[in-house]
Amino acid sequence: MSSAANEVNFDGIVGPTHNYAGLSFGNRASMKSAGAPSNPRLAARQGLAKMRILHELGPAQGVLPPPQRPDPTALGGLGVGHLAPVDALTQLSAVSPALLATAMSASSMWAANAATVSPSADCADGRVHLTPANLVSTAHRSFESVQTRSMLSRVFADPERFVVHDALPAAAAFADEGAANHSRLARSHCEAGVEMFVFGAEPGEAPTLGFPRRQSRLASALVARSHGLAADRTMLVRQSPVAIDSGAFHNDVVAVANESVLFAHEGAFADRDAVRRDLPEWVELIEVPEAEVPLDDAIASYLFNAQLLTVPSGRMLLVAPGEVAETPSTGRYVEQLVASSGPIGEVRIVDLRQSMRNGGGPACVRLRVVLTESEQAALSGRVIVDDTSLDALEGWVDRHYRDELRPDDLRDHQFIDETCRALDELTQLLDLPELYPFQR
Ligand code: SUG
Repeated sequence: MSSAANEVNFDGIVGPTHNYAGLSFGNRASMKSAGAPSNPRLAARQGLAKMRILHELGPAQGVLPPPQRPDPTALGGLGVGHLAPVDALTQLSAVSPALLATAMSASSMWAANAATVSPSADCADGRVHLTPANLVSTAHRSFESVQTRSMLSRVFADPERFVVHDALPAAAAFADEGAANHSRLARSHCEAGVEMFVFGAEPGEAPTLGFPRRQSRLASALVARSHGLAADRTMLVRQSPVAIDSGAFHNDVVAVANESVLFAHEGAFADRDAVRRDLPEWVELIEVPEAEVPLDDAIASYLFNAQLLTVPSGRMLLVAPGEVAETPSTGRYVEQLVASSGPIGEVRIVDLRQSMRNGGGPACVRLRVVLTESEQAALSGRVIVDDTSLDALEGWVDRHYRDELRPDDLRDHQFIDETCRALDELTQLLDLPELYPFQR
């Protein structure tokens, strides 16, 4: 047992390049939205509004800044690093139009994919361990890990308390999508927990004709090892291939955990009986039957891509997207859930439609980090929000973000300058000077 600890949710601030490019094969919402105009200002405001709700509920709420786009390392790797960004983007689009969107994606907003995080209570050396995800399963997301690592190293800088690892090598055998495939179960946040890693494929397994298996078993096992987790408190669980092929490209689309509760669709895991058997006896599994919520409805509504939180009332709160209330089966299900005497006593609906159209719900936009008071005090920068900083961030979004963005706007030089001005001011608001490559 360690000292008092709380979960801090770090939400990815939606970047000014938020757009719909259909880059994620296997993510039905992204595939469907391809080419539609986006509204970055509304997307960022929706994210901040959700953060405000969470902040008002009591737990500490953090933010993670978006990376610079286009990413200089990515442009270098693509052979255009010697050119001015706007020329580099023009050349890339001439090779393939999708490369423009790939280099300009705002996908880091889904902070659940930033890293896998193990609290100090779980790790052999008593420090918090963070491993940035390599995100090699999609080209656009593979460019996140370099800046994510440097940003996490700035925020979690104290070496006595935090270890920020390198991302795993960028190869399919080590494909890692971070916390979206990782759940932590514990009697309470401050006690040592059981970390459940959910993978889609064994290394070397023959590819399927279905949607990509984004998380490799080897990656999960390597992260668990380097974090110093006890073998008897680590679970490696295979995701159901049926769920992946139905559109659950990450496990957090079909399951969410909080402290001693695991809320999951009955079709989430490949071997449901093995999961039941291996969970500690103190875990309460709320399994939602297909007969009540078909898997397709769960995936379309993002019922499980919710934030499950411990709140002072004692019963847990589920923060779910508006689509849950609008889908008949999930709407009915959550009504029954709160009326039952189970551990989830309240549902709060939030509007994240701009992100949802790219397949990102409430659980995608946040990275959970359980921190003791002294660990939280050791964070660098002004990354924990309060009413004043939320007001300032809203004003910043309104000043700098466009309210409509179309695929072609991404290579406009004025737009690229605008985004750099926005990020420059953000580093002042967050007190993280020289965070971005263009500032160094
Ligand atoms: O990786 N969408 C993201 C959504 C990530 C959701 N995260 C979690 N489930 N934790 C993805 O597929 C779409 C980008 C585009 O098409 O423009 C995208 O990257």
